[in-house]
Amino acid sequence: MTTVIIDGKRVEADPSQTILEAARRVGIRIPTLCHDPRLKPSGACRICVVEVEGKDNLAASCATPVSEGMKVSTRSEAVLRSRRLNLELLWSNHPNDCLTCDKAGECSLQNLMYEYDVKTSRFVKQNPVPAPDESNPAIYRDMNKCIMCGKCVRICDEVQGQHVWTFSDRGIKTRVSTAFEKSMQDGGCVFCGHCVSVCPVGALMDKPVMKKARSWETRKVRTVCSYCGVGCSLVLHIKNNEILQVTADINSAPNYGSLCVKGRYGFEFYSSKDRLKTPLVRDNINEPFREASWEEAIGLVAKRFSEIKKKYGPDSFGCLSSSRGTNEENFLAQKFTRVVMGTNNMDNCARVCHAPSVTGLRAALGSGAATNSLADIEGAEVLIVSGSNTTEAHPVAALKIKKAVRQNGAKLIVIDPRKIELVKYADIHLQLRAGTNVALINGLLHVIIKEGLQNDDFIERRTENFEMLKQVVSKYTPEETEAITGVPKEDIIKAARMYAGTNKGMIIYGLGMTEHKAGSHGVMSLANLALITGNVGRPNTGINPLRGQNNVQGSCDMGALPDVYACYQRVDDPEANRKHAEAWKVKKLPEKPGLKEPQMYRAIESGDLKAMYIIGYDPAISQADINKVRASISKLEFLAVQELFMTETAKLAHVVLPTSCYFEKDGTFTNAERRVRRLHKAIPLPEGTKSDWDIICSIATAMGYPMSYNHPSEIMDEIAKLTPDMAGINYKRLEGDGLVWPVWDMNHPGTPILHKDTFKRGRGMFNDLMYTPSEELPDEEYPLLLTTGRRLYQYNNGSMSLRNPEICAINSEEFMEIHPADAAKLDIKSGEKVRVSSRRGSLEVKTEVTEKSRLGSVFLSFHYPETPTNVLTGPGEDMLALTPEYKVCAVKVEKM
Ligand SMILES: Nc1nc2c(c(=O)[nH]1)N[C@H]1C(S)=C(S)[C@@H](COP(=O)(O)OP(=O)(O)OC[C@H]3O[C@@H](n4cnc5c(=O)[nH]c(N)nc54)[C@H](O)[C@@H]3O)O[C@H]1N2
Ligand SMILES: Nc1nc2c(c(=O)[nH]1)N[C@H]1C(S)=C(S)[C@@H](COP(=O)(O)OP(=O)(O)OC[C@H]3O[C@@H](n4cnc5c(=O)[nH]c(N)nc54)[C@H](O)[C@@H]3O)O[C@H]1N2
Ligand code: FES
Ligand SMILES: [Mo]
Repeated sequence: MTTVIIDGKRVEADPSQTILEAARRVGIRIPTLCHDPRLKPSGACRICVVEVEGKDNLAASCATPVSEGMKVSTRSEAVLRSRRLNLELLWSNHPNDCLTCDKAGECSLQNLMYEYDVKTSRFVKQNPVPAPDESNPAIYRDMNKCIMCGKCVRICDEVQGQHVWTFSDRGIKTRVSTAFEKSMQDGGCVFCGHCVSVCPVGALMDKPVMKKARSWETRKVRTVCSYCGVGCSLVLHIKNNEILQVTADINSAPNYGSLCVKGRYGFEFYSSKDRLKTPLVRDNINEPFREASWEEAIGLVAKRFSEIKKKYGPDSFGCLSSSRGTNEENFLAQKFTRVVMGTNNMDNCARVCHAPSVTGLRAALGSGAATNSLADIEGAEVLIVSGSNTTEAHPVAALKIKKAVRQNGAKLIVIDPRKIELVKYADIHLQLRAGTNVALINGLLHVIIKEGLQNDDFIERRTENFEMLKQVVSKYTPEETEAITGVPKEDIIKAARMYAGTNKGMIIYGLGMTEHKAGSHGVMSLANLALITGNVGRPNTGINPLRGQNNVQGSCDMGALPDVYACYQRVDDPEANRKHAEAWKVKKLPEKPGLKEPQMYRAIESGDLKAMYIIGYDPAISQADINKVRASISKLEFLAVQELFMTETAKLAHVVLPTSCYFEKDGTFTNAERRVRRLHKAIPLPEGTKSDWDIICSIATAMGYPMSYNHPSEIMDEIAKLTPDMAGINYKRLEGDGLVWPVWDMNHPGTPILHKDTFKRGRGMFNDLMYTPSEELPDEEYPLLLTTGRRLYQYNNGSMSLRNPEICAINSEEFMEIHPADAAKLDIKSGEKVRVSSRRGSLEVKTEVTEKSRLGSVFLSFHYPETPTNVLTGPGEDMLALTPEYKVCAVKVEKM
């Protein structure tokens, strides 16, 4: 430690700290304009100057490190004079429209002028710049107000890696602009809003809040984002119960001030005129809906569920609950299904997503969850990112990958058939043929064993079945692997050496691993890779699925699955079954594991399933082969759908129950790293709607099983009581950054790293797996491989993301990506319309000719109802988890 004297106070500081950091630690305030703890110091504004004894010039405290015995004065006469002079200089170039500026009250320049009593400037305006730019849908820009602190330029470079902003011109004419004066969009902007969030003045502002509120007028409510599984912490700014702006707190995990375009600008859907606000009912799905009272709607649902249960038995019912909803709601959905309906036919959208992760990781390690935290990414030495388009689907997690690579020197191996953005940061891109993951990973394992790079000690102490693995992968020579996967054998060898050569190797993966016929196998293969190198059970290692929905980890953890109660206690374990039956005061709970979602549709076809309750899930758009799924759902005798909007699935319902979105309710979400966090009710329920948990309770009560809670916290208390892994969770303990489960008791701090000393299943299991080809590969009739996935700006069925004007102004329609050589063969140019057909259906879409697509493959997302991609998909499904093979099917493309 280094001792310095600041304003007469002895301060112990780390030698690597700056004067500013040391002062802040002991509560001495030094003003700053260009400083941000996330960025390298630039020393541009010089407002933070201090006097250091024995030095002739004042020092910028943000850029000057402490040294032993240093004596610092932060408010000497010379310092104050210099700050005043600096403010005068800044002010000389600033328009004096403080009264009408939207930043007033929150403008650092204005506040400092007041604090230092600077009322005017002796200097003349030097540098007029263009008028304000209002052309951008989300971000207002008035460079007349810019004070050249450079924070926007630096955060866009250093944190987001997008390089949209630059300093242009020279000398006194220097100013901040976009490169080559392009529009922000054309300059590569991804609308993360980082630049707006750091601007100390009114040069960059969020448009939605402008002219609507000043900062002191808004209420701030902390909550958690409900788009992807990163689970960013948000601050909502609210006036008159209207949300006007979303920001993030730089001290709060896991995003520390970062957000993506959906988190920051995707909030306006809640006030869309399309929100459902009255229960809708009808006797049969060929009739139009009519509006009903809540009493009538709940009564009807209860009556029909009871009748159907009585007539056809409990297993004639199935429930799909929402991974967009809270833990508490999912817990109640499965409790309702098991207790009131008497069946385990319970599932959630994990079935079409990461169910193979749960199956695969459970088989290998004993627990289906991510092994490490998102923060661990930054410290990894080698990162494998496989089948995860992280910058588009988990943008804030991607920032951690970029930081690991750019700032900490980590090596990055990307395994993806497409040239995704992360490829720019990668040392090696293994551009495999979609559907060949198991072969590729077997190839990597082959090289590791052949070259003796495996961790023998770890294999000996902590794993089993290594000999069988060795035998199976012996066939996957680099040559053989190249032949199956299309990846050059040199790259396979290089990647195997790279990953095996570190003990801080971390695997991150996504749906490119799971949504395959051999999806669970793919996940097990990745686990083989982590086990063989001993890269698990320690910081900066492990195998980490980036779970998709904000609360898909949670809905699975809550037992919204056919075979388990909360935290994977099995329904057919007599002890767990008895415990739950006793707590829920029923004689018996069903022991037989229930139907998985695709089995439910088959059961409708065979006449065994008659009624469904679908909460916040839209299989009629998001399942595979949707023409078939829609036909099955249409045959139900009764369907109740609980939704925010009239989705394609709701259109097939007998009763539609309008419900609340995440701004309007209390509860918890669990993110991809198992972090359980509180969301806080920020605005009232729209008139005519009820919370999901409240609706479930009302239906149960109307069916003769009284279920009632005063507040979701009481549901969490029940979860904690029944679930050893969550025994230490209650709402009080969740304030702040929440807790990472398992949390064994009220004093337990949580468990960010799993499998430290032993695996949940004892020893880690090497699963010896052969490569299984996809169900449907291109042939003469359907010569192209279609793979599907996500785009940054839209989210799943689009029900929420397509209802934000700012986002839709940036992106609101689908383009099929096709490789230039394939496009040339078909004589297609970017922007032209084509017809894409598979054996199951066909659609029309515009094209984008791009080398992002692998030769022979085309890519579509599934976010836009006018382009229902899933009429095409779905020949195969995961052999174990039944997840649709969304990532591979055969199509033909015809020019229109
Ligand atoms: N913007 C946005 N973000 C989202 C969502 C959204 O809709 N929009 N949805 C959320 C949800 S529910 C989820 S589950 C996550 C999903 O997030 P990701 O898992 O990143 O999702 P995808 O884009 O479907 O697929 C990822 C990648 O897999 C690649 N891939 C395809 N086939 C293969 C293969 O055989 N092997 C390998 N190694 N890769 C392959 C694709 O090229 C693609 O780049 O995103 C979440 N976040
Ligand atoms: N072709 C193709 N298809 C895919 C995929 C793919 O990669 N390719 N990916 C699959 C994956 S990973 C997933 S997860 C699915 C996603 O498919 P879905 O789960 O159907 O998609 P979401 O848009 O998340 O839809 C959830 C619904 O919940 C509603 N909702 C939001 N919040 C709440 C709430 O608090 N309560 C209630 N009751 N409702 C709410 C929204 O309005 C929305 O309609 O799509 C799958 N489909
Ligand atoms: S904050 Fe130190 S120079 Fe700007
Ligand atoms: Mo998902």
